[in-house]
Amino acid sequence: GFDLSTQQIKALIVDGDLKPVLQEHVEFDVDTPQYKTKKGVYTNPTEDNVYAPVEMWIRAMDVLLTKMKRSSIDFAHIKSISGAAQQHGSVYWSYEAERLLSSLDPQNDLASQLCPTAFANQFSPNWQDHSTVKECVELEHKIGGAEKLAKLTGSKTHHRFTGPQIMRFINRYPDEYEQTSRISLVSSFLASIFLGSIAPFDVSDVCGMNMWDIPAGKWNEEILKIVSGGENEAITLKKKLGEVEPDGGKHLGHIADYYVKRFGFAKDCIVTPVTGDNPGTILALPLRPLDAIVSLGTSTTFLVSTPNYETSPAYHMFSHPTTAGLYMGMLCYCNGALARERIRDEINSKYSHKSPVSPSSWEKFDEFALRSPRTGAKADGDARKLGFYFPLPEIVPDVRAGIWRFSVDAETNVPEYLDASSNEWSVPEDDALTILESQGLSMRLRAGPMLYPSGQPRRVYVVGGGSKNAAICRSLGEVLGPTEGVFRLDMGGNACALGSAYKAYWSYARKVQPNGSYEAFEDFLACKWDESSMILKVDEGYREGVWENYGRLLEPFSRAESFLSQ
Ligand code: XUL
Repeated sequence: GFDLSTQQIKALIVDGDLKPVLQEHVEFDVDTPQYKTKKGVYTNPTEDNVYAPVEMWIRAMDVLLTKMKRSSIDFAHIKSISGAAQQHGSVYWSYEAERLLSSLDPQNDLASQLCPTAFANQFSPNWQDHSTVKECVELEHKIGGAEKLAKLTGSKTHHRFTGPQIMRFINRYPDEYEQTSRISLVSSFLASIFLGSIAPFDVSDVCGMNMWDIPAGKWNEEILKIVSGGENEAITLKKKLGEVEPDGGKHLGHIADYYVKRFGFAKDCIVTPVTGDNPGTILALPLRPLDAIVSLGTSTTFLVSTPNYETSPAYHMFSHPTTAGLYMGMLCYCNGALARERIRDEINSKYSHKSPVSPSSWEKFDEFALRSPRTGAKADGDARKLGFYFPLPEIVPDVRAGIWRFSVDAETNVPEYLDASSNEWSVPEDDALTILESQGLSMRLRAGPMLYPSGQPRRVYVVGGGSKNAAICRSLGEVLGPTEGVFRLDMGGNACALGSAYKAYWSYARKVQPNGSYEAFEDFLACKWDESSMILKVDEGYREGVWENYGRLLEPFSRAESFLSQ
């Protein structure tokens, strides 16, 4: 399983018992310094542009495979390859691409053979790009609003989504667009590199383009017209986009001869569709419908596998990467760890004179979060506290940076804004629990429709840095109320490389059922997955009365949020 992410490319190999036997990575800024990227990208702040050189990814792949080759792993034993990649980025192949991909010379490295000739654009717009404000407004307006676009494609417009990005590319760089034979996502680009020909889009990652009609399972012609600028132009665009592979386990073909001769791969090593990093993450464990993964990194993502295609402009729906009839719901927050760390730092600096505290210690923060009464109410009739902490402008909800605190009347359930001088709030002590509750309530409010009918998850799996923190896990357990509890999956930052390695294995080994369909990914994984060695229960989850009490706060929470956007 490969993971082509923003700052690095990783590879993870699992054996027949699903055990990781090799993990290797190449960090762009460090290992391919000649490209002079910062955190894997170039930025042009005047236009809110964020982009990456495609050649760097290819060069990094050369470096990675060479590094892996030095290990004790014999590439001839690798049966199947899959991957996951940063979502939404697009790669523009030239008319020379197919010829170059299919005639790679094993005596030479990849980059010198493909770059620059195989590409009509040497750069790929990155998911952090915000340059498509105009295109988003136009697309959403012409299609009939955010709700409608979300219903069709799983999401409202977002600056990073590929449709608006292609729209800008067509307008800005008409010559390069003209010279483009095919457009890939970063995911299908990665599959193409292994396959030695341009691969189709992945069934899940294609949903991050704002152009794929998920319920109909085809490109939306109306959107293609808006993006390309006309009826004939839409036909051209559709050709450049190519096909979408509906089966996430499809054998796209065998690995290109180049890798057999240069690195010793077996001739019959399978290449399967490469998906997005978020869909790849939900494959890191046998996630059942109504199970959720909360990724507590720099940003926070909430991922859920659900049979309900319930859309909303507040979140994203994607087709499931392996299982037809299931969907991946996703919430993507900008303010995760950074916001929590701000409160931690304020607490640490206030208390450091009493006893020395390391600035990055969570001890004091946890102490306040764990001993504060839930919602800040000591007794039944007391007002409850609600806080919003966005050091960066937030996506969910779409509001400017700031901190807001409210008191919610116990009788009327109405939130009242408190200004900084209010004596109803001890800053920063009360913020410790309030920020955790606020992050949990925001997920609960939005994930409710995805967790039909009860609005309650079965299990919550936590991954990423914040998953080590006991107070965070307890609060998520109390607010989200998973019936089976909160579990930590300890895979460092490698969950999506692991998920894609599992997908490669499933694609190779899945059995045909008596009814002619393939064994489902979840069933395949559940049989082989050793739960006790992979996850740890970190909170009991649902507590009778507690979850219901937090439920009463959802309405004032939502009202307070509308106040923030005024
Ligand atoms: C998801 C998104 C990010 C990238 C990160 O919509 O934009 O999570 O996939 O690589």
